[in-house]
Amino acid sequence: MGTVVNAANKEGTESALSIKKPKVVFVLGGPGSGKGTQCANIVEHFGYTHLSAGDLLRAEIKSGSENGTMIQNMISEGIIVPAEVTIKLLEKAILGTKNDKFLIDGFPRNEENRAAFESLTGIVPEFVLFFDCSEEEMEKRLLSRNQGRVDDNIETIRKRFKVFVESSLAVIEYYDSKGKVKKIDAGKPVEEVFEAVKAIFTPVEDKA
Ligand code: UP5
Ligand code: MG
Repeated sequence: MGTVVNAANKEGTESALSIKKPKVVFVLGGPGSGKGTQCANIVEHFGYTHLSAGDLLRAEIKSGSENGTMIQNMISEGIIVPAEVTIKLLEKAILGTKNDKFLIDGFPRNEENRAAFESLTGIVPEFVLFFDCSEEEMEKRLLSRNQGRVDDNIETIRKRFKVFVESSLAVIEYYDSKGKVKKIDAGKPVEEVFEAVKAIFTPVEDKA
């Protein structure tokens, strides 16, 4: 019986998303590359809704959900949470928002995430914004962030870098092979990075 209920729910969500047909941009880059910072700027200037997969997972921990402890343990170790958990949260956020333009920040983080998202939602990203930054610079930023994140300690930061190189870069390479990656030098000051971001989001006819 449980299976039937799940199937019905899943179908309901799928059809709702295919009716909505949201426009999605994936915002990817290593830990501390500035994804959240630049998404806030894009929202302000270009009318997107920002969905940080990491923020959604952290909110899920706080809400006391049954998955909370598992998510907390995985984030503390810098491990990638199973695709179905993250995708459910993203779907709920997309369907609960009137806007139809979304920045999905920090997801997909591996091939499993990417393939599951495309097949479950039918959404293909318009493009992928890739913030390219050295580990030295990212480490410096994360160690001075001071927002109380359980994963902002040197031991977990090194694990996050390893997971990024071993699992997440493959996603960027996949979209690069489809000609969808727009790469930004993210090692520069915030304002300079945003200048490069702006050039990507500004419609061609406005770039006089
Ligand atoms: N800063 C930003 N830009 C700067 C600049 N140009 N110059 C100088 N300083 C700059 O920035 C980080 C810090 O640097 C801030 O203090 C900022 O002021 C400064 P931020 O914009 O927060 O960088 P961001 O790339 O968003 O870094 P974040 O730490 O959020 O990236 P992660 O990818 O590590 O974190 P996320 O929240 O996406 O994921 C955390 C964990 O959740 C993962 O490790 C994983 O365990 C789990 N997760 C999943 O399992 N699945 C998912 O789909 C998503 C997350
Ligand atoms: Mg972030």
